[in-house]
Amino acid sequence: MSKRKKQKQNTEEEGPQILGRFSGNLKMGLVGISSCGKSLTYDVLSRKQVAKEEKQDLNMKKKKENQFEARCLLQDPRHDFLTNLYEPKKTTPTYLLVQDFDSFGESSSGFDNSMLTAIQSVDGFFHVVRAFSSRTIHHPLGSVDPVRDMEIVENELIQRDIQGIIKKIASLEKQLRNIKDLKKNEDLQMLKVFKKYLEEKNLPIRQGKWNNKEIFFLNTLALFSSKPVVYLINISVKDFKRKGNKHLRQIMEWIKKRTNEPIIPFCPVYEDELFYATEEEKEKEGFKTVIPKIISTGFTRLNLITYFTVGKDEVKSWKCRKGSNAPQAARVIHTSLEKTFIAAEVFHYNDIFELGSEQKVRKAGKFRREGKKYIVKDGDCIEFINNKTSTTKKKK
Ligand SMILES: Nc1nc2c(ncn2[C@@H]2O[C@H](COP(=O)(O)OP(=O)(O)OP(=O)(O)O)[C@@H](O)[C@H]2O)c(=O)[nH]1
Ligand SMILES: [Mg+2]
Repeated sequence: MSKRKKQKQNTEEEGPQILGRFSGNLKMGLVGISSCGKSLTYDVLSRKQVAKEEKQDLNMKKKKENQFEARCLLQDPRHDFLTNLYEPKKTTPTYLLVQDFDSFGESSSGFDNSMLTAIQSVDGFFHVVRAFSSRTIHHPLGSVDPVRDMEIVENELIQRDIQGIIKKIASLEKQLRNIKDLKKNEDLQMLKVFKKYLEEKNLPIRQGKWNNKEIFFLNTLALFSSKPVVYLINISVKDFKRKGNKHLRQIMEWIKKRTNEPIIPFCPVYEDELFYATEEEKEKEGFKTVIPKIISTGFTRLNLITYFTVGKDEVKSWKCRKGSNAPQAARVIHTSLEKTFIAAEVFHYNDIFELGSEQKVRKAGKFRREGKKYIVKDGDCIEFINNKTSTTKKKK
């Protein structure tokens, strides 16, 4: 058996797999019908919540063609604890990448072909749902009806997936007329199963139960409806303050019937207004921002986890995909670290939190040396030991 085949088989045997790209660089994208508040949400998620001292590092908003990308600070009390403990010269939290897209067409769902091409590159969606009424902000369909709007967006994504699958089926059938190829035939059968599921159930593909082989294949297809969603319900300031909105029950019922995904009611207008308020004013208003919750929910939905590197020079949070082994996690720091990986020296955040110092963690025998197969856990504090000489050799 070839080495590649063997590697593939091994991964397929390694327990249940998860949908989505295997990368530390995963992104959430904002979707929703026109004028539902996507761009305002993008603003409050990125620009506004970045801690002043980290502004330079984290607030890297990029605009390329019709899309915007921002690094949104992930607030993590564990990072703050480690910073207080080590008192490093520098402290660097991690972030969630979020993209917003210019509206291109006049279609009510906000999707036309160029928009769909743009959102293909993201790994998950913040689906912004308009549940606020406004005399001044025109609703493209003339009335506020969040369930109808969610159906429009979701149906659009499911229909696009079906169209894409039909094209792939046609192309494979054409190829298989002349040749016999077991792998291609297997792919064709799987495509037919996915198509049937989408057409008959009218549910997103991520809601189905798929075996490892199907998940591997789905990950190469990157269907729109395979990407995880966090529903952000855009409610008015008044509703946010009184913690109620007349559409919420219906919205929740609709989502729960389909996917059981996270639902976060929020008010970007209020978040925007109160960003500039003093702590005293915020307290008087009884204002509690939900932005950190939105960011951390997006982070978790993308199956990202955090590990830390700690020391007197720097305490830094890193993100990697759940299920990463130690060399894959090291790659997030620098690509060369994956190849030159020798070992990982690891202890868990919980141990240093309980025991109070790295010295005590060592004494308690909680400081471990792990090898290539070690699967990194959320909250691990890691030092990677690498073979620097092998990189130098390679370069020569
Ligand atoms: N009254 C009110 N206005 C809102 C609310 N949320 C957003 N808006 C306003 O609605 C308008 C449209 O918001 P955007 O954030 O541009 O919406 P969008 O989804 O990015 O719109 P497109 O990109 O054109 O699809 C802006 O003027 C916002 O200030 C809200 O909760 N209440
Ligand atoms: Mg916009």
